[in-house]
Amino acid sequence: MEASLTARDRVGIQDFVLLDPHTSESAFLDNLRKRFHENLIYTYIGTLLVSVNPYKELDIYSKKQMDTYMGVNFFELPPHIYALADNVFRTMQSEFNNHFILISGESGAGKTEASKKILQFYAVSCPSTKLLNNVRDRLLLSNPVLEAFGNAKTLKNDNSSRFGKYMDIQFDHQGGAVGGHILSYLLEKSRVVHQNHGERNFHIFYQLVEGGEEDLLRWLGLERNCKNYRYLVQGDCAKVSSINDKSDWKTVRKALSVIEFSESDTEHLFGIIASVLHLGNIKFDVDARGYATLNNNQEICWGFLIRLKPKQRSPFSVDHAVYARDALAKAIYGRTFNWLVNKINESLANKDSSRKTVIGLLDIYGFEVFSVNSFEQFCINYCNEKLQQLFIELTLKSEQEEYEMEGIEWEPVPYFNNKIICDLVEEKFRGIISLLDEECLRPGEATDITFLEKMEEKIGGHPHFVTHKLGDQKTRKTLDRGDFRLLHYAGEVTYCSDLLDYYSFPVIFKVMRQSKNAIIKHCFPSTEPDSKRRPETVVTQFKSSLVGLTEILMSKEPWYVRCIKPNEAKQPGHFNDVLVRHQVKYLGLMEHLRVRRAGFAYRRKYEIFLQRYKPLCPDTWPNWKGTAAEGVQLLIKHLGYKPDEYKMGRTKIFIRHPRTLFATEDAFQVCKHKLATRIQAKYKGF
Ligand code: AOV
Ligand code: MG
Repeated sequence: MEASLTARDRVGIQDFVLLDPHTSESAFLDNLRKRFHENLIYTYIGTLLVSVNPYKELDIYSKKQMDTYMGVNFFELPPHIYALADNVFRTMQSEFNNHFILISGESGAGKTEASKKILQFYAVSCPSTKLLNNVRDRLLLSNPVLEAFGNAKTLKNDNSSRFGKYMDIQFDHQGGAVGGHILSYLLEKSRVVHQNHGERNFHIFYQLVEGGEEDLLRWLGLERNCKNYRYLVQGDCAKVSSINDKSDWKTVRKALSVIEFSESDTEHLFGIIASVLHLGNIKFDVDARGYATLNNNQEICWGFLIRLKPKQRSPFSVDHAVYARDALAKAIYGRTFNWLVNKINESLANKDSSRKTVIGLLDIYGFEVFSVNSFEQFCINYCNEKLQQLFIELTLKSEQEEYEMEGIEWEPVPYFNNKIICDLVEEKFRGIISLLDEECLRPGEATDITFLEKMEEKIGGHPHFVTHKLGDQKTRKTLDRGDFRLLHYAGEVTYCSDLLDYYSFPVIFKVMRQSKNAIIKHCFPSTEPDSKRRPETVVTQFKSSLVGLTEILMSKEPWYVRCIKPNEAKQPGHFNDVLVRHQVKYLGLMEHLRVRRAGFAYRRKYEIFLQRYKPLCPDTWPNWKGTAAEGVQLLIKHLGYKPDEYKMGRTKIFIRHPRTLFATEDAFQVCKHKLATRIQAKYKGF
């Protein structure tokens, strides 16, 4: 007894639901900390998985570990991301329905790593044939490619996702992974032309310059020195100790060939990367009338991928010309990224049209706060608000509403609903996005300040919105006139109000159509809506894409991984109490625990429950004439359910602990086997 007590003291409890019923936030934190120091980074709250980033390699992801978790009941082994993955997979198989795994947490908390672990588990655990292995390899190798083009070093994370990613893995009847599909969300394009101190551009640029073969670099007109390229040195940290650009280049090269990029696709792709670097080096001179001119034709030939007449003159001032150059670089890179995602999707597409079930993996950019936050952070943090809202809807809100609807006695658990912040951002006519759109319709007149004033007028009184002029004394203290602050669910963020984005340069886009590069040609089609018809603003497009995402997710059964970042220094072994407590709070983990503990792990419609388990009771087998609820009542009496193990709702039975259902399921399997044997024996004589 004593020995087991000490062990438990040391490693903590693996499911928070089993902690003392009056668990305080401190006890919750103690348990997480204890486990973290024992390298036990995973803990459950029922079926939700909490994961704390260890910031070091742990020996828990081997093939042997995968085998251990395959096909084993969820609570029988220590918590693991593999247990969750396996449980989702088996539920999908037995119920033949669609699922998704929502992986959330702030920047650097371990979302992308978690999503990779899940994918690897499926790659190993699914049935394999030559054809399936092919799909498996492509699914796995799409990752390094997308990370090369869509991830970058930020101050928060050396491999930070700068785009949102939702990936469907499609399974056939036998559970074989037969295909996949990726949706990407708003890439942080501004990084192509500007990086804050201590940050880098997207990995691929450095990989090409550092790892690119001699011939290739010569062909692209590049030198093997990142310092020579303006777009690579603004953060002043081209080299990062945790990143090996050379070997990553090799991985990407290999991956591209596995996902069937042709030689010419790859050439064109790297041609574009190089052209962006050249574009960044274009310098403008001023002519006598103050207009920008280009004297050195070299860079522009490389940069535009076309030949221009010597001595190009622009109708722009130098500032304008620089702005246009950067806008073009961003457009080229952004569109190429979308092309890349489409290309990968072609390679992952399943040609067979038979019905499939899917498991979706959602890995987006986490909530982030920097010293300067602009348009991109606004979108990223808004996206995180939306996902938090989804989590609340699906767990805290709908769970409690269901108990109420089913007439189950219930002590409501209060929680903070961030809908108020989502509304502040996205409400029609008076949300920040609407106001931003309106301002974008007034190019030439609208400025950062008019936008700010408009917000002050329309949403000035909102409790989560603060400016230099408005809001309570304490929170508005350090604000500049041009900034506004949002009190997000995960913390305060100050945004500079230069979110307006209304310049477009159709002339340059027209030039792009003359390019010999097939990808560029494809990305700048001649049918593009020109400036006569106003295209949707970027932020409105983003908002619609998130609505689409929510719909996709709502149609599937949810599972959750909540990732926690233990310290800001990216160090192993450091557990910063203040930081972790803050995350536990805003992720709503305590509330989730309260609802889970007071609630019921499983619920089934009476009809479904009875249909499956009726062979277990002579009164209900083979035919039950009464109502389903009465049948279930008889059935569970026969099975010996104790009164506190279940509750009868209006249409469903609610079962408190998974173990109760597991025991019933085990009994059912035995009974099924017996029945089958009996039937076999009976018909043997024929
Ligand atoms: P994120 O996806 O949540 O941030 P990552 O998954 O990229 O964070 O994790 C950041 C870094 O933490 C990784 O590069 C690893 O070094 C380390 N790490 C995370 N999880 C593990 C693990 N299970 N084992 C070992 N190391 C780990 V962001 O994309 O920035 O929102 O935007
Ligand atoms: Mg990530």
